[in-house]
Amino acid sequence: MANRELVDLQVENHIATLTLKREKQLNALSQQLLTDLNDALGEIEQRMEQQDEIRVVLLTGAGRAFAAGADIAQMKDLSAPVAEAFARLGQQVFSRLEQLAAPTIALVHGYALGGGMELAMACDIRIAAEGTKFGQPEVTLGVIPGFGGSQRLPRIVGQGNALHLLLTGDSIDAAEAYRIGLVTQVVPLDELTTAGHKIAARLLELGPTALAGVKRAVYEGAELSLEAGLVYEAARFGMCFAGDEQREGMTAFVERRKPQFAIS
Ligand code: CO8
Repeated sequence: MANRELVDLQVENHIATLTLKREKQLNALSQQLLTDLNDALGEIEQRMEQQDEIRVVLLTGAGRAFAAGADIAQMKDLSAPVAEAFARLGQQVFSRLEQLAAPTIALVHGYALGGGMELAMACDIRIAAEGTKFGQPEVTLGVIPGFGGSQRLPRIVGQGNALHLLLTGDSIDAAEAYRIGLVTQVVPLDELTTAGHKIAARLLELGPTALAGVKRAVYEGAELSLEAGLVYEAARFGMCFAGDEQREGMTAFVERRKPQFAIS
């Protein structure tokens, strides 16, 4: 549909698959790739709203890596203001991804370094192929993360694990990423797509409004005090009772049948 060279979007059976397509540079995140990703997210939002066509989003990288970071060659000679603007561009695109109402799953293989790891962290669920290397090597390049790594990593793995990775710049493998909670599943490389689709199939059985509500409660709640977060959760919980999904889910339980959160 759209003329995007570096990001492919396919939609099948209510599952959107976004694929980074800059294989030769290990999907290094150039300005063009970020622009294409932003454009693809816009299309996903539109197709979700207009036709309720997309319920789950998978994010993957073509070739031998998920993404090996922001494009270092492109960043090398940036001035401070332009570097800041580039960081903001990446942050805005990643936040747009995080804020999609549909659940997102990163299928990570090969390398997820720097901006690549930050992109995976903007997804709701991360699963990895065995042997994948994760890391925030920015300090080895004389900079700090600029696409959200210093903010999302501590929220996901805790401040201690995050500071260890951010300060040393060292890479970890998928097993260690699983141990610290950066990913929630590790599978052989040839099973990665199947594993992603298995989670997607599970999510398709559930109500999209409830799933969107969980996302909002978790992400909005992370910005609030516990007490304010609890108030927010209660409000969202109440909102569930104004829709069809709650009626169907609870009626099905009482009637001892499987709920039908029908896909329109
Ligand atoms: N940027 C640009 N090009 C890259 C990148 C990158 N991050 N990673 C790989 N490439 C290119 C290589 O230059 C090479 O291109 P060519 O064939 O034209 O020489 C091609 O991809 C293949 O890479 P290698 O030959 O190096 O492949 P290897 O298998 O030998 O090594 C590695 C793979 C270990 C992944 C290696 O490529 C590497 O170390 N890459 C860089 C990893 C890195 O440091 N990433 C962090 C970047 S910094 C960042 O992401 C900050 C985000 C915030 C930005 C804020 C904006 C201001």
